[in-house]
Amino acid sequence: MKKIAFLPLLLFFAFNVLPQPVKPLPPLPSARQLQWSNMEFYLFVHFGPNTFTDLEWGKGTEHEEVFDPTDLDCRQWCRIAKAAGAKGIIITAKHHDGFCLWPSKYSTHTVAQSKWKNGKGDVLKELRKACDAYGLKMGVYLSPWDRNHPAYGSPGYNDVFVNMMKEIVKNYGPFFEFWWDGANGEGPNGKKQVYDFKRFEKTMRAIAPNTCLFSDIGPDVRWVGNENGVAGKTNWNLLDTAGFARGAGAPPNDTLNAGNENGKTWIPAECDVSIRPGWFYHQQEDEKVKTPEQLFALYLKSVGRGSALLLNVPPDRRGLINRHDSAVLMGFRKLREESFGKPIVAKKFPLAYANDYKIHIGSAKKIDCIVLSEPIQYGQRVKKFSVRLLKNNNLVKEIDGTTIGKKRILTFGPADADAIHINISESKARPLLSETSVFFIDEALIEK
Ligand code: FUL
Repeated sequence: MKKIAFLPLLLFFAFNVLPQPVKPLPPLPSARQLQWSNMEFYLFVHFGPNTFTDLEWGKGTEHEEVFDPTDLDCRQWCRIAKAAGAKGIIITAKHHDGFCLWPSKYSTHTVAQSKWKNGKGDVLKELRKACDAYGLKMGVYLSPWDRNHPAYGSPGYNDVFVNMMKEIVKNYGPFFEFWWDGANGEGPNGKKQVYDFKRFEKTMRAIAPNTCLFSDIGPDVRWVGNENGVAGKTNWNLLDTAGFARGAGAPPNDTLNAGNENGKTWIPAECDVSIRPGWFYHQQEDEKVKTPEQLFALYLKSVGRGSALLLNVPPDRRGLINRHDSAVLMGFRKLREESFGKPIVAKKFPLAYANDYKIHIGSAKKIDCIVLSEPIQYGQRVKKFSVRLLKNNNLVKEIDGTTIGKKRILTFGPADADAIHINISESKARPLLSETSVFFIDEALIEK
């Protein structure tokens, strides 16, 4: 009798006081997605005939000779990317005009037919070498839509696309990411293509199992639903893709922006945005390059909402990143360093379930930013949380949030605080935080 009376007490103790072994909450990121989640910020490079014709969507009828950069230097791109704190570069190996920046065996509309380096040039080869030299990861954008290829609009074009993927992976891989654009228009014969994406995916998995595949709906990385660089304030790394297709058949943009709370697959969002109004370089946009402050604001709305920032910086007609853009990139780097270089407090939490976390600052300090992280290898859990700033045990300010994920950067009007309480009030399963850090960043840079 006595033993039985103690049982509920024992159970209560075991469940609430003893640490619980942590169980992952599926859907979970794959190993390749976890690696990708550390990339955070990387550059997009739109380069090709459009750079020389001032178009955004080349017609596919441009003569190969228009592609003629006078001083192309991929090392300069990489030097600038590295100095800007970017971790990789994704290049438009082939945009919608069909021009290949490498001498493909499967097209007659390539660098080999251009005058550049007497047809002996190869941009992908040069970029591969430069990325390796600077310790950057390389990725490739290969447009399925092709306004030049004669096979476009027939099943034969799917063979061409598969062969091109194989050619690129073999000669210039490994890639951290492979980009399939959703745009699908007409080819040179006025026909639209029925893409065999199942085959494309199978091919890539077989030849590049560690490469993350990007499209509107993944399978590894999804489009964020806009080209402004802004992820949802609520941003789930989960998405339901059943019944949806790439391009016109994709889920609504607001779904892509926020993900699905109960989505069946782990497909995190990537924010692609250009440093200029267009994706390709146009001299008349030199004065319209975004400012370091604008890029910083985008960083908060992409990386700071658990997404990645893919920032397009298009080389000019010389084949160099223009000084207007490089100056801004250095300014952007400086703002990130000044803001996040030295935390007021930084704390790592042991892997254990907890709804409440306390951080002591010591003597009161002015703060306006808190960064939170979930250990996403155990799944994404947090649905709702609040951060309470205290001074002498009095509440000074309370800030609410929804999802956290890989990284959540919360900014607010500055307040003096000597302690912070984080409370997770709603989560899909018992919550886990991996770390947090506290900052005071220039008030002019933040949304309050
Ligand atoms: C879009 C394309 O149509 C644009 O030209 C650009 O490449 C952008 C990143 O994706 O779908």
